[in-house]
Amino acid sequence: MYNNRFPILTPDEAAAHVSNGQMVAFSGFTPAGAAKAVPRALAVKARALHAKGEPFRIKVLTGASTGRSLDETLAEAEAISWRAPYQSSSALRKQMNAGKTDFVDMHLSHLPQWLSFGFFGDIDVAVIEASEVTADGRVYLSTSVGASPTFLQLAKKIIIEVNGTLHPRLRDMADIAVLPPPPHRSPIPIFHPLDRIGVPFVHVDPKKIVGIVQTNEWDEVGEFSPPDEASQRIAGFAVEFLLSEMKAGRIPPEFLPLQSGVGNVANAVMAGLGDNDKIPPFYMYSEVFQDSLPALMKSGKMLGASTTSLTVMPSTLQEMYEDMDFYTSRIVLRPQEYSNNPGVVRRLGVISMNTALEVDIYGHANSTHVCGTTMMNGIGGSGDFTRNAYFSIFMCPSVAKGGAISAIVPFCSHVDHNEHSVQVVITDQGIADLRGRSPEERAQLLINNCAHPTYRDYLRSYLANSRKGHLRHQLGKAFELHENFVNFGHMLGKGGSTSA
Ligand code: 0RQ
Repeated sequence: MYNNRFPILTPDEAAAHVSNGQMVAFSGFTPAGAAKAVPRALAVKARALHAKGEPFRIKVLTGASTGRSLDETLAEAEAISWRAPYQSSSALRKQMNAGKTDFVDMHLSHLPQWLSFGFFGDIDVAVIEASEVTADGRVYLSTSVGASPTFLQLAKKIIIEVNGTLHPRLRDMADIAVLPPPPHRSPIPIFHPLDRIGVPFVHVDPKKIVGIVQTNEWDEVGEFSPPDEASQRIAGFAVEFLLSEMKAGRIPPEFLPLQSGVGNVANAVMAGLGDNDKIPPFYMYSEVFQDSLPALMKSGKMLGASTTSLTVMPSTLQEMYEDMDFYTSRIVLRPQEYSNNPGVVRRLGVISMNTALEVDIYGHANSTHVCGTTMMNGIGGSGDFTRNAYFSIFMCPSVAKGGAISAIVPFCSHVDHNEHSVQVVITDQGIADLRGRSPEERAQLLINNCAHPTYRDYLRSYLANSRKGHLRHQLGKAFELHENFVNFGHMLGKGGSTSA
């Protein structure tokens, strides 16, 4: 729906409002609610200008990762010079790692405040997907909220992609507020995951809206594959751990809200929790509402969810649209500075569950950089939750690339979450509960319970031959496994036989 106050633009006409070098903020938190038609038109414009020898590259802001039409398409057209705060596109990743595109990897909850204070400069144009915009400037957002309220507030020009596939009752899930600047903040009155504190729309100055692009496309959320064996084993251990915490009285009988990262492992864990009769019905306070979750809600296992995005496949979204009375009373869609708010996460006692690339023997976790240099996706919201959780869990398969990479290493080649924030580590081998443990105990637990058997001797020998101190290390050998992988394609070196 739209009204006749604003001009209707073709995507190409909308793209004409964007000039080389400008900062463009697009809606989207994962492919959910990501702008689609205008970024594609910008990619076409970039290719045409490049063919004439003229420059066209823009700075791109979003809530988090996006769908194919945004990051992937713009990166393939070599149209992105700078990017924040998170991405997961293979084309863009290549350009970032080749030094062609600058990337700012940051905590997602920080983004709105950093923008409001001008840390990144001005936003020239905001391209925001919505279900409706009214003549007086009320914008009803899409399947994600992300940082769109702040983008709309700050942008000099606004283009709205009004998407005809969006259900008008998505607004019943939306709870929009923008934090006032410090030092003028009161405590955020969210005392329960489903508490609402805002309004269903973002109000903008209608004079800033330069036009509307009409679209009719579903979010580009891909199929999720059935969990592999390692994910299922990790899920089994995660459920076992949570049950033992309940039994010990460290999780109250009504349970605590959960945050879950995205991907294979996270989906398997949520399914595992859903299947277990002894886990009571629970709430989520998370950033992404994934495909496996509507079924958990329907079964009564999940009572409700606070999120900033509905990252579900079009077929799942269509099913949800059939029963909006049910879902609108159980899901709150918040801006990312609220969905990921450290204070609220700590107050509610959220249990965080995220995935790492590697964890070292003292409990530092690397979620982002392969062998210390190659960016994968970014830290995303994992740090917002991990640092402030009731307790934080990190999960990963004990080996990657057919065993050539160990997830448990002497020293993380990059640290996103440090030993003070990482409390429980789970791999397909087992659980290391690091709470209250000395460095030496942490190392033993991680090697004995979480490392793959192929790597345990190396790690034990690394520790045994280390220089003594509060932590023990052989600094000259701390990254030997990573060096081996880079040089020989296997962390244990040629023939897989290095010993520490
Ligand atoms: O690559 O598919 O080419 O073999 O990394 O690994 O095991 O499939 O796990 O999809 O959950 O991704 C940390 C990247 C894990 C993700 C990360 C290779 C492995 C595979 C993927 P292949 P898996 P996942 C919510 C919270 C940070 C952001 C975050 C992530 C590929 O979870 O980006 O948590 N997290 N956000 O083979 C080299 C290693 C490796 C490795 C795995 N040690 N070295 N490659 N791989 N371990 C989301 C938001 O905030 C929006």
